[in-house]
Amino acid sequence: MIDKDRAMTGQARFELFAFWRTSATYRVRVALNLKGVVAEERIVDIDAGEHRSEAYLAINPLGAIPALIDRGAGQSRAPLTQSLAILEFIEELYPEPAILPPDPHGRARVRSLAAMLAADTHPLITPRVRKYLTSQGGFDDAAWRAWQTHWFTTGLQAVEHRLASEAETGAFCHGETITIADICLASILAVLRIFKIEVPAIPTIERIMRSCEAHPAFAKAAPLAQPGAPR
Ligand SMILES: N[C@@H](CCC(=O)N[C@@H](CS)C(=O)NCC(=O)O)C(=O)O
Repeated sequence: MIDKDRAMTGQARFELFAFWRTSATYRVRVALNLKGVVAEERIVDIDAGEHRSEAYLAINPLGAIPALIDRGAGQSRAPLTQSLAILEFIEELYPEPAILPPDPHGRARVRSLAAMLAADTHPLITPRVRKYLTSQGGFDDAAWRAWQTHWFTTGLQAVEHRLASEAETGAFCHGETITIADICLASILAVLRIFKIEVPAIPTIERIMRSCEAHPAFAKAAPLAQPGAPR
């Protein structure tokens, strides 16, 4: 584990604002684990509304988790938000093991798969969307569940189609090593399981998930393994 900063200053270099079941935090945890980087987690309890508190809105005005603070070199910097930006930041600081391919086409493919999941699927099922639809849009629990199932299915079956038909797919989404695409895929599958939603006909995704879940970086980041998770 890279924790030279704690040895020098008594605190880890990174502070991660996190909650056990959030998909976007899971992505950051997996990347940190893969690179062997330590972050101190600060729990922001979404169920208790802490993400809408004045203190957290000062960190991320969108009220979304995660946020990462880099306390390195004693400098005061603005918190980093948006899991995809944070993953690329971690990759640039700690290039090994790489989570982006070395070639431009490969990087574009991985970023495109990641965006299908993290930018085009995940935002539709967040608590803020649920809150709006149930308070302003007349949704009851059944309608919300149908909405979640529809958007998870739409996103994952589109990703399945690409993974099953594109030659670059290997043991993982892109070749034989873990990339940001696998991290985003696993993050969506993790919440799918928490919500107990079944998406049919995604065999390539299920195969890749078995490879990811066998890796300790994913197992250690699993929602149910985090502080605050239900036993
Ligand atoms: N695009 C953002 C999404 C962040 C996000 O929406 N996080 C969720 C948890 S996974 C959240 O904090 N939701 C609070 C809400 O929707 O009110 C990212 O990738 O970091």
